[in-house]
Amino acid sequence: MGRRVSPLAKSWDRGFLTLAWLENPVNLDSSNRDSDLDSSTTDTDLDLDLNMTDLDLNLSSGDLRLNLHLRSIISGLERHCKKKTFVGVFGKTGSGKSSLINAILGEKMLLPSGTICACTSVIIQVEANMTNSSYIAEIDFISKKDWEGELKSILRILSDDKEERNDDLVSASKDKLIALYGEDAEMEDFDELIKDDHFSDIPEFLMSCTKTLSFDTAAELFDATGCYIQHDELKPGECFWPVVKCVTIKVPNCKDTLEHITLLDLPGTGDYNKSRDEMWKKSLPNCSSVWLVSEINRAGSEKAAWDILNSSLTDLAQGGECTSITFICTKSDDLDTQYYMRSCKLKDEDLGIPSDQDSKYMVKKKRACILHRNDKAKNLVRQRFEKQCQIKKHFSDENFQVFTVSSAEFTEDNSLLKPEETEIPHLRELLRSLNMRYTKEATKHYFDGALGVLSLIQAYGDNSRVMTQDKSILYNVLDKKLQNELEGIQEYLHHLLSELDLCLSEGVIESEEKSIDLAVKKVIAPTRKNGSAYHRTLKALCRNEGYFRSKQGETDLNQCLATYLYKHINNKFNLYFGICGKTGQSVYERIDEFSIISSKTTEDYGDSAVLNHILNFLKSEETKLKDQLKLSVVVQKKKMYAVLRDSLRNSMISCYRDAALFVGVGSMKKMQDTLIEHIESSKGTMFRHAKNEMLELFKTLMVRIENELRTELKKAMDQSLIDSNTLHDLNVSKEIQDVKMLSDAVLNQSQI
Ligand SMILES: Nc1nc2c(ncn2[C@@H]2O[C@H](COP(=O)(O)OP(=O)(O)OP(=O)(O)O)[C@@H](O)[C@H]2O)c(=O)[nH]1
Ligand SMILES: [Mg+2]
Repeated sequence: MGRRVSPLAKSWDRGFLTLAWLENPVNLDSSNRDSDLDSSTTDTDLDLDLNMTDLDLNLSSGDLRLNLHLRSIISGLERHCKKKTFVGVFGKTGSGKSSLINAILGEKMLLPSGTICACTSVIIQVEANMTNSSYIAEIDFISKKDWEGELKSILRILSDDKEERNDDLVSASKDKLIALYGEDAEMEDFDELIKDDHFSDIPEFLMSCTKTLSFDTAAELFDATGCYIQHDELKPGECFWPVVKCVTIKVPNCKDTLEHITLLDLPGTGDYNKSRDEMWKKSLPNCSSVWLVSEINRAGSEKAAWDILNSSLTDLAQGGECTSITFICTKSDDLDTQYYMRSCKLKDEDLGIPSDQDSKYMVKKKRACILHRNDKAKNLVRQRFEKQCQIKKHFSDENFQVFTVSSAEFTEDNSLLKPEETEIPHLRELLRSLNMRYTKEATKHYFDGALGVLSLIQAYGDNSRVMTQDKSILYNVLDKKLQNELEGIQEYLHHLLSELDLCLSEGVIESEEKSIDLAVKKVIAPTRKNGSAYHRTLKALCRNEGYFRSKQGETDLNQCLATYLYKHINNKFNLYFGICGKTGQSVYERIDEFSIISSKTTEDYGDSAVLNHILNFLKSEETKLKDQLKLSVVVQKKKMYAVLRDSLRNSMISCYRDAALFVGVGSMKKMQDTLIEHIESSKGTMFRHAKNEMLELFKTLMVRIENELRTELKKAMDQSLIDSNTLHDLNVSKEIQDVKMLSDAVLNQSQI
């Protein structure tokens, strides 16, 4: 019987590839099919609809395992295609973040932007709606239990006597009560405020589920979601944001910019809400890029944007995966021409304005001033960047860009700036190329995997006795190589373990010696801080497990206690886990080096078509496995880095609780003494414990890397070289050629 050629439909969808294979109903019950091979992929750049039936596998019961194996490979490929990355948009309240996101998405009204008395108060995730053309808002609430806890703490803060009152906290607490319950909320007690009838408009909050709203237009979404997103002083009792954790907005028709990217609009204000603060902190390590937003008028002098970056640096860089910083000076149109020219001593001729004053003279002059100031601002920001020693350790000049934008001018019909002069199109392009990078990565991953599967199918065409012997010889060669390579990577990982151990041990010694002094000087009793005001900050910090974020910035005793551990670990950590470029010693590079297929193996066995297909399959499995492992390394290294601070927080929790209970005269001193005594009595164990927790996480990673390389590659070798499966009647050589050709074409798309 001749080998059948399967139909592989392919088409170009706006320059991208669409592969459509038919779905296989045989040998899988419906539950398996749904989870293993969801073929309902939609309008993505890479529409992948894989199907085995039409390949007419004619499966006997013994081949079910093969079928399942092939399906699991394919579904793994699909999952990878859906990977997302985050761009965090940071900046002071009112700096123009929400307006910027609206402008980039070409929407005048999407995210509510500020008025005199309104600002974004929850984290907003903006992503592409990939399924239909609706504007969707998904609102996640904090749990009712969390709100009970927060309400109790709000009422406690409001009832604190004068000595204890923290003005920021009092005003934030009042804001929340009034926003949710109205002006008279302070008159009511806890039992009254927690009653369910206050939340009858948001049953999803009471039921702990997500509220989903869908609209035809952005403006409708804007109107309906303001109360979940914005703090608006003019609407007491009509806002729900105090009980909202996060809002996800899905925007149609922005696949080219947001298919693989989620924009995070992060509130500029400090929050004082535990779950939202936690979410804020947790979102930092997932950002692959940071956009720092600052009004152009203050771009050169303002500290706030840099402060935000500096205080988040640990979570973004070593503890995260951020590889680039984009500084965005907003409101470039906000300029007083006369004042600007005078202060810069500029004349018309300096700006290239013709002396014949036509009707557009003033407009031309303002435009020229805007462009003049844009250049100046860019230079100033770059100069400021040069002075940021900590930030520069992680981000080189190439990873730092500056833009001067005007969202207002971009969306204005009678704009005095050309669209490109508002620089919004440049930012859009930046997003588009980032998105394209991920699309290409996903495409490459998919094609490599698809070629691997096809190669395996093709290799099953020959199970003659001679071929079985050849496979067995190749198996032994690869098995030996696998052992050697595993030994090599084990040696490398053990070396890392002892290096990390050494650095951490030095950190423990210095922490035991110096941490108390540092904690006292920086957090517990800083000399330059005003006594009674600082008393309140310290109290808030104790109530919040050692961490306090306010409009003035962050105070973190746990981070402070971890200073010397981080100091000793930082250099090695960057060397082994840094993700901005190659270091020559990183775990990612070492994983890349790992391979069971040397060029000699390919030379020795590549002449046989079947063995060549098998080697291609194994290569593809190996690449896929290594990519997955590298992603796991990033996840684990974030945990490793954070664990030092988190472990110290856990060691301190009991004393934070005790310290928070002191009230009245002398309570500041009692709080300070409690903290100091606890650090003093625990310093012999807590730093060592933090060190051990980090090393344990690294050991888990080591085991995972070793185990997965061993078991997954063995599995692939067994599948391709030992199993006696045959698929005589299938010839997919044409598909292999097609996928190769399409793969090259898509990956070189810019040249098409
Ligand atoms: N002139 C001018 N005003 C702008 C521009 N972009 C934003 N604004 C105004 O600045 C104010 C604040 O803008 P938002 O986008 O709400 O700022 P935000 O950073 O999101 O503020 P928070 O939500 O409080 O963190 C609003 O009144 C906007 O209309 C711009 O390009 N030019
Ligand atoms: Mg905003």
